[in-house]
Amino acid sequence: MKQGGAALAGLSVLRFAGPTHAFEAQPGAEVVSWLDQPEDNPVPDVIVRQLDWEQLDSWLTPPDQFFVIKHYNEPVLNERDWRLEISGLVERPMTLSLADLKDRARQEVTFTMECSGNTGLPFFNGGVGNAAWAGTPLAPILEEAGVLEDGIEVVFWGADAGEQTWREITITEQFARSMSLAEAMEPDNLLAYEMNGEELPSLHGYPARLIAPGWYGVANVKWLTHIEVIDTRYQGHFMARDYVTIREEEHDGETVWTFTSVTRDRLKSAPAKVTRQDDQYGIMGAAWGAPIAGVDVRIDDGPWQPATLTEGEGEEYAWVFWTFDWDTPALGEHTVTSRATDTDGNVQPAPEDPILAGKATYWESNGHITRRVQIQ
Ligand SMILES: Nc1nc2c(c(=O)[nH]1)N[C@H]1C(S)=C(S)[C@@H](COP(=O)(O)O)O[C@H]1N2
Ligand SMILES: [Mo]
Repeated sequence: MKQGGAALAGLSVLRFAGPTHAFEAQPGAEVVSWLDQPEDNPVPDVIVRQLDWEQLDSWLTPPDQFFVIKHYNEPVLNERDWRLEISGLVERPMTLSLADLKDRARQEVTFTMECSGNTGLPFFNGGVGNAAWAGTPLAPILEEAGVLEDGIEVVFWGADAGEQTWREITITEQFARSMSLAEAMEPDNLLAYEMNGEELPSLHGYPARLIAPGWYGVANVKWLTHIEVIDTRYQGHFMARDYVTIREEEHDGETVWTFTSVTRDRLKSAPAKVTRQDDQYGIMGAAWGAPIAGVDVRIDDGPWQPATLTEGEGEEYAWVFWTFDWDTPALGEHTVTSRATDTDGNVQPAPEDPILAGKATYWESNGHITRRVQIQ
């Protein structure tokens, strides 16, 4: 499942050597804006920043263009006072400083993170970005701490907190997410302190965050303060109430409602922008959520046609960039849709697919994305 670690680590090092600009417009090429622009963001304190698809020109997203989701406050943490506690059902609890994390083995991963709410709401289509994350692997720390026999679940606590109300009860709850012990022990999970070779910016979780490659954004807890091993499943707000997908399914001929906590990424792609140079049009986009084998593009109600993968092929956790040569389209309004296929042959579902059509909540909206553009 997690093969080719050394080769991938080598690739990451190369990526660090300098940002790439696969989408940099040719001299004279201009972006043709989409007709369908996202609505005004009514929750700027939560969706603090979004990727601007029409500006996308680098495979690694610069931190100041990387989307930011913050459910509570932005904690102000400093290296002197900050500590990470490893506690709960462990033989040897640990207290780690940032220097302790940096003294441990360094590991890097290039991982495209997406908020599971992305493209599920009319004002949210830029909740995805790709960064080279660096830190120290989590598994050896849990091994050193010695998880006790009863420890089955690992809870990651952030320094931020906010009010949550359930029936008549209002409490102040820390941001937290959990994983099973086996999931937490996966060798690619990092306690990350760097993003694209720079210190982790405050909005992205300084001094350290969990990076769980292959998991939706919500699992990647920022501003970590505690990692706690417990003996039961953890049912905090962001596990059991928010970030829960509610879906109507057929089980043995019966219609049932299922409730599942958001966990791992789903296969997805999006057209990023249309460019024009003289009368030659091109479409560029990205695909992520699984190792990508190919991307197809559909114009209006036409056939699916293969796009060309330009960057990121062979990466396990990072997006691929693709281009499609549109030549000289007819004047007027057109739609552009993309569809990704992963290396296991899974195809990104259409919005009408029962797995999406039966969904009542907006999380995990990974259906084909259709954009509208006017050619004039
Ligand atoms: N402590 C903490 N961690 C958090 C969050 C948060 O609000 N608090 N938001 C989560 C969500 S929902 C997402 S999508 C990602 C976004 O990471 P980013 O802001 O670095 O892009 O962080 C996750 N980690
Ligand atoms: Mo999110």
